[in-house]
Amino acid sequence: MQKTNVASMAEIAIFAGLAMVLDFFTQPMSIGPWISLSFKMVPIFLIAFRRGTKPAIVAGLIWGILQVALGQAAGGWLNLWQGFLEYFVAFSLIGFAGIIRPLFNQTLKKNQPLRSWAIMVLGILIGSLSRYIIHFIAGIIFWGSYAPKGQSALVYSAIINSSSCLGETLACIIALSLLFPFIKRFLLIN
Ligand code: 218
Repeated sequence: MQKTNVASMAEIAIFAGLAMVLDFFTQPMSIGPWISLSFKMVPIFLIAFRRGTKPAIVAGLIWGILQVALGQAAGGWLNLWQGFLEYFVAFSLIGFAGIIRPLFNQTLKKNQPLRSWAIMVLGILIGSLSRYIIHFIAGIIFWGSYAPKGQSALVYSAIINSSSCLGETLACIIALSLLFPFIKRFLLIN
């Protein structure tokens, strides 16, 4: 168990804020009609790999709260339950990426870059999928009435959320792969 300390708390706040800044100032990049790349989750992944699951969950939660508090959630807010699920729960779950941290630390220390990279990608997939399972469920429960005529809520939610999940995951894999060669010292704290 890692001790909570001031440096860790400061980093959580800074990286949650960074995610919020990306949220405000970056536009998703469309590649084709279905998929748009968006790398806003990168700061939460960085905290997950550097500090582990719990700090990353807190950072994700703060980002979710910031989106609601700053009006950035407006288009995706239907009611309290849905908002709670899709902002507070879903964004917290990105932190599960941190589950791979012990393995990641080991391979980084042993100087196994390819293995470390693969584990990092696994972490991204775990965090992204954990978040999007919530959006998928919320999509079925709350967004079904937006489905085109004749399409079930389940199929509609699967289509919308899988394409959006793919775009966000892919963008984070690309962005973090580009950063990867330069951040070993950031990621290894002990
Ligand atoms: C089918 C469907 N449509 C919309 C939503 C809402 N949703 C989806 C993904 C991500 C987010 C958070 C903001 O980026 C939201 C609110 C849904 N779950 N399902």
